[in-house]
Amino acid sequence: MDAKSKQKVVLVTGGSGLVGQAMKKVSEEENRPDEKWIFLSSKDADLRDPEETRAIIKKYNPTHVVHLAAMVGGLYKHLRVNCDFLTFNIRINDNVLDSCKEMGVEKVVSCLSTCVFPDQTTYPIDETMIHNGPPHDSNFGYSYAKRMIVVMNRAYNMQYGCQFTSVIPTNIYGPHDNFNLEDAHVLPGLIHKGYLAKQKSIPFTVCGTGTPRRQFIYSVDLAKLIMWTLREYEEIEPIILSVDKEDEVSVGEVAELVAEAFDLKDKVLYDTSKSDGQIKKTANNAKLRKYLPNFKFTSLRQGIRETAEWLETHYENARV
Ligand code: NAP
Ligand code: GFB
Repeated sequence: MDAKSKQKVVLVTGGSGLVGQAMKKVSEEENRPDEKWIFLSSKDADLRDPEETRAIIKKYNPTHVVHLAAMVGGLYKHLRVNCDFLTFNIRINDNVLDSCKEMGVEKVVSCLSTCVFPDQTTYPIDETMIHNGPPHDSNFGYSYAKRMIVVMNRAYNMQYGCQFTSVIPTNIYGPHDNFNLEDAHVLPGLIHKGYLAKQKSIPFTVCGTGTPRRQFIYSVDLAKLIMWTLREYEEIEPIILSVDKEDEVSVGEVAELVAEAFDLKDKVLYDTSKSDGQIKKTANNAKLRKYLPNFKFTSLRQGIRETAEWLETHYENARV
C-alpha cells in the first residue's frame, strides 16, 4: 500500500485556538505524507449543537480526531460563568464523542486539564486520582465537565470497543493564546499587561498575592506530545502532559520573567484584592516520563520571550 492509500485523516476540533494553532504549525513542519490534517473553528460548526457536530464529522469522515474545542478561560472568567463552563462543555464533549462513535472514528484524543483533580489532595497528583474528591470551587463546572470525558471514554470502550483516550495538560501558553485581560489565563494575561506597561509606561500589576504555584507547558511542546499520544499511546485511561514537578513556579516568579521579557524597570505590583484561586495543583508526569524519558521541554524563560515577541508582532490581530 502506498502512503496515500493508508493516509490518516486527522480532524482537530478547536483548531483555531492556542493548542490547535500549535498543532497546525507542527503538522505543517512535519508534512507527513501518511497524515492529512484538518483544523476546525466554531465557524465551521457550533459543537454545542448535535446536528452541526454530526454534519461536520460526516463531511470530513476522519480516521482520527483530536478534540480540543471547549469553552476555555482563566480563573476570573470561571468565577463569572461557572455554569456555562459546565453545560457548554458537557454538550460539546457529548456531541463530539457520540458522532465519532457513529462515524466509526478509529481513535479520539480529548483534552482535559490539571484543574480536574481534587482540591484537597496529596501532591504530586497522578492520573489515578481524578475522582478522589471535589475539584476547586473556582472552576468546578469546567472540571466536572472535563472529568466526564474520562468516564465516557471508559464507557465507549467497554460497550463499543472505541479507542477514545485523553490527555491532561497543565497550564498552557504560547502564540495565538487568548490575551483578553478579562478572560485570559495568568500567563497570557501577564504578557498582555507587560506589553501595555511597556507601550504606555503604566504599572505592571499582578492579580492576587503571587504565591500560588503552577506548572506551565509551551503550546508547541504540548502539540508534539498530543501528536505522540495520537500515534503511539494505546491506553484508554488519561496521561498527564506536563513539565517535571521541579519546574513548578510561583505566579510571582512568572511575573518577574514577563517583566524581564519586556525589559520593565519598575517594580512588579500586586493587587491583593483579587482572588488567588487554587493554591497549587502539582502534577506528576512519571507516566509520561516512562514513555518519553528524554522529551525536552522549552524553558519557561524562552517560551515567555517567544510569546511576548509574537504578541508584539501580531497585536492588531491577536485575541486581546
Ligand atoms: P482556545 O485558544 O480558547 O481555543 C478554543 C477552541 O475551541 C477554538 O478553536 C474555538 O473556536 C473552539 N470552540 C470553542 N467553543 C466552540 C464551540 N461551541 N463549537 C466549536 N468550537 C468551539 O483554547 P486552548 O487553550 O487552545 O484549549 C484547547 C484545549 O486545551 C481545551 O480543551 C482546553 O480545555 C484545554 N486546556 C487548556 C489550557 C490552557 O491553559 N489554555 C490548560 C489545560 C487544558 P473559535 O476560535 O472559533 O472560537
Ligand atoms: O491561569 P489562571 O487564570 O487559572 O491563573 P488557574 C490564576 C492564578 O494566577 C491566580 C494569578 O493565582 C491569579 O491570582 N494571576 C495573577 C492572574 N495575575 C493574573 C492575571 O492577570 N490573569 C489571571 N487570569 N490570573 C485555570 C482554570 O486555573 O487553569 C481553568 O481556571 C484551566 O479551568 C487552567 O484549567 C489550566 O490556573 O487558577
